[in-house]
Amino acid sequence: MVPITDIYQSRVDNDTAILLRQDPIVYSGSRFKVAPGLSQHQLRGYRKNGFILLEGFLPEYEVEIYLKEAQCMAADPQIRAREEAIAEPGSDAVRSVFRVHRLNDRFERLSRDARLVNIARQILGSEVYIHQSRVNLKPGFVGEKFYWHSDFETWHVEDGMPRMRAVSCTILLTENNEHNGPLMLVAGSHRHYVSCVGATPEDHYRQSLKKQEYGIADPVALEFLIERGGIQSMKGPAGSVVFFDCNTMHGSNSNISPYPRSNLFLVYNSVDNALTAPRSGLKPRPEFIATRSDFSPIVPLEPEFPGIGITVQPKS
Ligand code: 6CS
Ligand code: FE
Repeated sequence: MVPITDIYQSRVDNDTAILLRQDPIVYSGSRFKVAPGLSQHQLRGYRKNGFILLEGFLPEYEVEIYLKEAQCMAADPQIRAREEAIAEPGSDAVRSVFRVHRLNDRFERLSRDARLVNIARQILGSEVYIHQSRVNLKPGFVGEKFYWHSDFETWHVEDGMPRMRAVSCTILLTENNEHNGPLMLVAGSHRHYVSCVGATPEDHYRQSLKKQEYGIADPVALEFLIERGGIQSMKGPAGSVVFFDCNTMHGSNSNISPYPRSNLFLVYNSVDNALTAPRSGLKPRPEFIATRSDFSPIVPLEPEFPGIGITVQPKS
């Protein structure tokens, strides 16, 4: 019997396991508590559920600009030829574009926007940097599902992220509704870690970013989590923002409606949780999926579009 040295061991056994989370959800004692962010009530909801939906957080005119920017990127032959652009399985439509906070100036500024960074700092109780960014376009008719998974499981095994101290910020660039495959989150699932079955193949990301087959949760574990907390769909108008814990179980259905479901993801990680070597001797994934070259803290930027954006209060 090999002693367990990794508290979040996964993909080393033929069996699944449900382990208790060993890390805080909201990190306290931080000086960032004082920056404008979530109310105490909202923070309690985040701690309990593992996510919070802020309906209409960004004004419509602002988010229209981001949507156009994302669509232009997906249509640009130079972007489409890059490794950051991932095609839908069985189609040449663009499924995701990664590293958008480096490929595009507007997204770079948005990733440093004080309205978002203050919330990420408040939750993580430290300075933060961008671990990963991407746009998931989920085009009408051909946008395929994302099967149930915890991002942390992948980031821990494949990127060597030590602990659960990262938060995903999702900005709805189009309306997300019951027809176009909204993000589905399992409430309370962030309190359990599902250790997954099967060894990770070499260069797994080439396959997994189209269709994930390793690091997905076992049906028995999913039933356990879903029966306890239930599934909640993150439906809302464009401009709504979701913050969800790195270990919250999530997925989404395919989009057979004619309308795209396009969302921007910015993953904030604590500077105190910088990446180490991947588990099981895997080689590090490329920089466009997992920042490894620079863990320096983000200097927050006052919003580019002053006025409406900064005065919009998140709904509880
Ligand atoms: O491999 C990853 O890092 C990613 N895979 C999924 C399915 N979601 C999060 C992340 O982009
Ligand atoms: Fe994910």
